[in-house]
Amino acid sequence: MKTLSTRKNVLVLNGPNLNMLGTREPAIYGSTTLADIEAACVSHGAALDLAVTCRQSNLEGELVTWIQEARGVQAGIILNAGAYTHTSIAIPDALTAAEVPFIELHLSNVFAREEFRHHSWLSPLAKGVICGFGAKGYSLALDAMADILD
Ligand code: DHK
Repeated sequence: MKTLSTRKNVLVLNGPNLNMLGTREPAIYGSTTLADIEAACVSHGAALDLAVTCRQSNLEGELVTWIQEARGVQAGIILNAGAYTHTSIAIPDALTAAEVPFIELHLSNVFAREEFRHHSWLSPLAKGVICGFGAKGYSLALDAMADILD
């Protein structure tokens, strides 16, 4: 176990409508709240010697600003960009500028859903993509990030 100050920082970033987890279409997104997911990320991260910070925004520009601020501060990003995955150019541009390795994450299996969810502007830049495992995907992503950063 490393001391707090030597732990690598990892940002868990959630985009639009993910603040509604728990009540939003539970058959698709599960019944775990975002607060529960974030608490689990912090404790699972600590077990992996990662210092996890969690943030959520419904605003594309705010997500862009946080990704920019991650440059030189965060060792990795786990990103569920919600619907911006399929529409945003600004978010992948920010990720390229920030030069922070990231894992793309979706709770649902986007490939088993509507066709417009099959395309992601993030996937070509991501270290990897995790989708379809619900809230458990966040701990899988942290495990993968720990390996990437090792
Ligand atoms: C979350 C969303 O809000 C959708 O817009 C994406 C993703 C899928 C998820 O599965 O976590 O299409």
